[in-house]
Amino acid sequence: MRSQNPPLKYALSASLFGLAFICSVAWSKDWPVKVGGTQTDDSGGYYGGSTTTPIIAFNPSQLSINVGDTVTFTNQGGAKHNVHADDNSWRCAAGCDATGGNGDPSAAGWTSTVTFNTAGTVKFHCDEHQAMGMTGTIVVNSVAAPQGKAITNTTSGVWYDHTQSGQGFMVEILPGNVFLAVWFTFAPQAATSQQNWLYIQGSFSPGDDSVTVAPVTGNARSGVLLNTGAAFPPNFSSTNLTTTQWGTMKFDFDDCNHATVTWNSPLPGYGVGTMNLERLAGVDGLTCQ
Ligand SMILES: [Cu+2]
Repeated sequence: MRSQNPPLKYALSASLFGLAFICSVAWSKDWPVKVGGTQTDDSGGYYGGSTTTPIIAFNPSQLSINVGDTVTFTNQGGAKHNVHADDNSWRCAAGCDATGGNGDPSAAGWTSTVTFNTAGTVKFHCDEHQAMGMTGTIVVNSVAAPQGKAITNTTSGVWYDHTQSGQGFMVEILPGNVFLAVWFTFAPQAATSQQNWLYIQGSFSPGDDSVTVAPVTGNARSGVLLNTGAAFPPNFSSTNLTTTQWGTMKFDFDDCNHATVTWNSPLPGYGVGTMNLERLAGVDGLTCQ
């Protein structure tokens, strides 16, 4: 079976932070369910191949999902169908009754999405064809609250906010519990915007799932550092370089692929902010578990 994953490394080399959804890992997932239809996917199904006989079924009819996930039902046609919870908590076709739609059975090419926020087993059916076995079951599993993920060498990699693709962090965990990151971003004023990067170096205690990097007086190698004043080689001269303590940044790691960064800078134009981060890439040979 061929892998359907995109070639991640190739994509990364094409544009480090410019790809919005390469490995975007969402908190919740949408599960597609086909409703009815007129022939089976493999042309060899239970009605004997390419046939116009209506399929009186949901596909899949059994799902195991997590709290917060959604299920999108899409009518494939062939007959009037809808999708109706056995406990009557929702009924959908051209939209859901509870949210202003019309859950009456319809042969149109309708799509409806239902969100499951409560753990348990949800049985559902089509009003037209329940007696013919057009039923299904969704097991909604409870999900533990996000736990912090201790910072280790496997935290190293590329992290970004997919809603703000085009900037992001390279993170490296160095020996001695040293947290090093570089934020490749831009200057605050769009009109004069230019590439800008912040060098972030601090330390954490083993087992910590967060690290705070605060200004360090008199140490030009720790803290959140903004370097300005120098130019591209051959015009670069370190004597032109001005290193400024930028402010404070805190990284909170939720799991292997999710983190939050918050910041507070007294420098003009930066201020206070936060971003949700996702891992875009890891380091070869270091697998976070
Ligand atoms: Cu039906």
